[in-house]
Amino acid sequence: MFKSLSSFIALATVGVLSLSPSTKAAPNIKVSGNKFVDSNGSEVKLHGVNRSGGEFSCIQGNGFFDGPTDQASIDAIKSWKVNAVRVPTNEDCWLGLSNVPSQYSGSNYQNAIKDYVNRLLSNDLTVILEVHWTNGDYSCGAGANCQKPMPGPNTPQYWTSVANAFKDTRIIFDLFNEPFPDRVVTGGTTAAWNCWKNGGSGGDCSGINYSVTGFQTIVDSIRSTGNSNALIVGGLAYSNDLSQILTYMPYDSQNNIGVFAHVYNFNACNSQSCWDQNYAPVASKYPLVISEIGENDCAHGFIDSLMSWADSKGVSYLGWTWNTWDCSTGPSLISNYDGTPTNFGVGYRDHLASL
Ligand SMILES: *[C@@H]1O[C@H](CO)[C@@H](O)[C@H](O)[C@H]1NC(C)=O
Ligand SMILES: *[C@@H]1O[C@H](CO)[C@@H](O)[C@H](O)[C@H]1NC(C)=O
Ligand SMILES: CC(=O)N[C@H]1CO[C@H](CO)[C@@H](O)[C@@H]1O
Repeated sequence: MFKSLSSFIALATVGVLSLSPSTKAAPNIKVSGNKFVDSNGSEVKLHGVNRSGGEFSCIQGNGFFDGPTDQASIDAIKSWKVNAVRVPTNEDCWLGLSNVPSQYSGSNYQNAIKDYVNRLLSNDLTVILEVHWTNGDYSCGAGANCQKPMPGPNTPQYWTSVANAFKDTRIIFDLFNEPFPDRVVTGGTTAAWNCWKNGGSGGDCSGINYSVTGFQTIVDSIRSTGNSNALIVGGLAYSNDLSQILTYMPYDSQNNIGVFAHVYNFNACNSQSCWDQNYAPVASKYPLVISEIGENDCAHGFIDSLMSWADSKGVSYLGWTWNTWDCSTGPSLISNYDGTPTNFGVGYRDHLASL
């Protein structure tokens, strides 16, 4: 049973002829005011999970991902009524630098990421693609084997390449996982926000020992390829601090940019009063995605209150993380890739089921 000729052609093109009822295809997303909308102008809210692994497995020589990425594992994700999956990546692996084992590097890595992204899209899931580990001389190492306070010298090249590879508006680009220039630069909070937007060596970025790429440069790099995917940017303090993001938002020639935050119970902005003060004004101007939510107590009281707040403001969210680590240190939503929830994950699963 095919709803339309175009969905018949779409299914035939990917070679999946099935008589099972098809769910709604992943929308072509764009920013309209403070919402994401589909091609008909209808609002799209994202309720998803992170699928961690693409950021670390390659550079550690352990493969492309952590755990399965096959159809059965995607079916399990979908059984939670998830409509979006965030896919972290590694800059050095994508660019094929010599510090990465060659079997997991360059075109091998790019093809693995492309295959997984395409598999998620063909399962009607919105993909949020992000760069999690990047290059730049920092106390934890110079290669992309840990989190850095800001994008580095190679990040424009990474994003130019990714933007050319994924000219598909069913994919949202999350420009950099967790900036924390405020923890490193010597010039204080205003310098940190200037460094965040404009980057550079020294100046407002003094204290960071590599040439920083600011978010304006990344937006410009992506748009220079002709790519028109929706973009999202996160604030200071590991994407938890949005207090001044409205002042520093990068200019996007396509006017197709939103904001994301990361919120854990152990972050500074972890209360309704902080979300009302710092997140609600952002959510009234831009689409806001809380692209990592979690708590480290193997319970779900914190995310329950966060999700209620987000629902009341039309804010999207994604749980961290669909990996079988510990529910306190992951924090992991699942204990098995068949979708068995942890004590933390059960709250997320049940909330999505109730929507
Ligand atoms: C847009 O609306 C048309 C007509 O109602 C419908 O057939 C189509 O599936 C809608 N597209 C999306 C992306 O919802
Ligand atoms: C920057 O380099 C100096 C000199 O090697 C070192 O002492 C300092 O810890 C480095 N700072 C960071 C943030 O990496
Ligand atoms: C807060 C949190 O969940 N941090 C995790 C982020 O992801 C990296 C791996 O990419 C983990 O090592 C952190 O524990």
